[in-house]
Amino acid sequence: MNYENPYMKGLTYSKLNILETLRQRNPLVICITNDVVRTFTANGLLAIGASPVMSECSEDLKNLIVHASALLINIGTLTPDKVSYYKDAIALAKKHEVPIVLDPVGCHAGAYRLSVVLDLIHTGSISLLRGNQSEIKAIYDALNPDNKKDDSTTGKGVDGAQIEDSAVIAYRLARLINCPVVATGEEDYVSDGTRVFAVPHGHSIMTAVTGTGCLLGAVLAAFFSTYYSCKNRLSIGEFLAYVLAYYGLAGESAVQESGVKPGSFSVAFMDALYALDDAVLLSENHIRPIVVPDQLQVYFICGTQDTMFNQKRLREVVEESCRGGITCFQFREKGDGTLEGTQKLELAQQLKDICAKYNVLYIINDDVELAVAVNADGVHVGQGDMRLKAVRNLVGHKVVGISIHSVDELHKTDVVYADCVGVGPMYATHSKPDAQEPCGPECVIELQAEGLRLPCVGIGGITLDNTRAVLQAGACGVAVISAIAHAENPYEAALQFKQLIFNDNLYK
Ligand code: TZP
Ligand code: MG
Repeated sequence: MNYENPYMKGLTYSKLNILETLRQRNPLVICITNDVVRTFTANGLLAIGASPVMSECSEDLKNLIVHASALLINIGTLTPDKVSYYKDAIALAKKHEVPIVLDPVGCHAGAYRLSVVLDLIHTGSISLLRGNQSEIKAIYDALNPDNKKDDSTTGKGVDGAQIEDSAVIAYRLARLINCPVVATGEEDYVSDGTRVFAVPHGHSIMTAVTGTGCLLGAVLAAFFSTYYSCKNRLSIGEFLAYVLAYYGLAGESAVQESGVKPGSFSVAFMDALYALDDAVLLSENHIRPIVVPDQLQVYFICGTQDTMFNQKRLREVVEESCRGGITCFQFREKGDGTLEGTQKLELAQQLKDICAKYNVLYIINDDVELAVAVNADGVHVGQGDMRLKAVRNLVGHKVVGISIHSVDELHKTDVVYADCVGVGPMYATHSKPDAQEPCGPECVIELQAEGLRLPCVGIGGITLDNTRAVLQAGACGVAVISAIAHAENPYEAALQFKQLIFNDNLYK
């Protein structure tokens, strides 16, 4: 791909080297793990280029923790006396700023295990939770107070039904416990509470070899400790998706070598973890960005043209709306007198930092290079902007949104390259001088009847009063400018949208 990013001023990014970085750093991972998988875990960590050390008591851990890059707690062979050790270990790791990965083995199968896991999560010190999809669901069910009345985790309507439950659960749980969640299964899902990714790698034979799940927890711990080296390029969610892809691709490559035979596979898998390189990881991963309906529920759009060209006011409005509970923000700097170049870049970076603080998905309107330069979560384009395929090529796994106004436009749109859709204007709007005629909420119904399966937001002239109609037509949420930007109190305005959509049983 050969293109010049005007925001980079001649600087170019070097290729991602996630595996190489880990091998150079050789992080020490302290494993408090179960009796079944210790050897496999130690060998697996050595194969990826990390250093394992198993530790079984607090006295020992006190000495080791000062050298550690990460701590794994795997509760696989749980006994009552181990619980206080886990807690001591968590306190020690926290004191030394060592990230902690929790593997809640079997917590869906027994109340005691689940209670221990919840106890450990309640310390507020877990840096990453990795479980299979049943374990993650059990934790989510136990923690989600609304869950009893909410059987469908995917929410309402056709959009929700397209999304794997486990992706939605990973997103919700990550927000609930304030740390990334990995839910493994035939397809793996990871969410950092802002982004969501699906990772469709691995092979079913992996489930026939004990320890492959547990080793993944240790591998994630090792990589987690090296995230800072690519944090300007990747969100933690995307970074972890790469780690999952690496692990799954190693599984696939091992099966090529061993055939579908558990014993031989186990050996071939160690070799594949050792041999796989960044070039293969980058070219062969099928990581898919996912947009879950929750992310689009309260979608605020704003630029300096909406705050009387006052940048400070824009930052305040964005922060207030984030506090109020928006789930997504789009920086849309459009029209006469709006910022360009370095000024736009700086403001975009500031707004990104605000959104990141509140786990709000951060989208850039119609400026792919800017989205790449500030490492936004995504980009939104209209029908007249850059073609979706070109956008996708430039932004990789970022969220790609597209505006669609009619069934006719849907037919002209390469929806396979998009992740979500803005449908509108629903109603008359003053915020977009060149807006088309309002198409009304019926347009969402028509687009979905025509086969549109991507999650949608209704946009244009949205108010608290017409939000319900837009959601009932099948949109996941509403996108607004003036209803929040011009509100006397943007915090209150955002909160009201949030309460209407979250608490008014519209999603139940
Ligand atoms: N695209 C279609 S309508 C619109 C955009 C950007 C403007 C929405 O603004 P408002 O103030 O919520 O009507
Ligand atoms: Mg546009």
